[in-house]
Amino acid sequence: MKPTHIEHIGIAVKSLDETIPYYEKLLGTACYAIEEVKDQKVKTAFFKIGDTKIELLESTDPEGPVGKFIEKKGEGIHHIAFAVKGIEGALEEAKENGIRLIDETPRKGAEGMTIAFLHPKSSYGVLTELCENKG
Ligand code: CMX
Repeated sequence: MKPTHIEHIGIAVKSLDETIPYYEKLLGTACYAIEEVKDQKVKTAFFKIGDTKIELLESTDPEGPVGKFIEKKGEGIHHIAFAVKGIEGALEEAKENGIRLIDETPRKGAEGMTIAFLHPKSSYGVLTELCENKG
């Protein structure tokens, strides 16, 4: 697997309304999209910096992955997402290397991306996402 770039960094926040203005000032750019991803129980807000994005994640359900994360660890960096070409092959390769997969098969994420997560317990504490823009 050879990622082409860091597609985004996901940051768990309690409130998009509170944090969007902060990031708009910090990055000098407007939030360009807000999207709810119902099956992930999150509302997302995106900022672009070069080829990489910042994805703010607000939980819509305390039992969802981001709700549980904030309850346990507080706000902060939640995951890193690498852009890959051929996500199915990249997942197969990860599995062959003994990395525990959260998603055995890729699924749809925010912005129409095809995504799959690797478990933080086999990624040295970092929840890792692979994603591919299949257009
Ligand atoms: N980063 C690092 N470690 C994490 C983590 C994260 N984001 N989320 C959970 N963990 C750790 C916990 O601290 C816990 O560790 P300990 O056992 O040492 O305490 C362990 O993983 C299990 O955590 P849990 O709270 O019991 O949660 P679950 O096992 O129910 O789920 C996980 C953990 C990673 C499998 C789940 O959050 C998941 O499937 N995540 C992928 C999907 C996701 O995060 N979606 C939101 C973003 C969607 C988007 O970007 O659009």
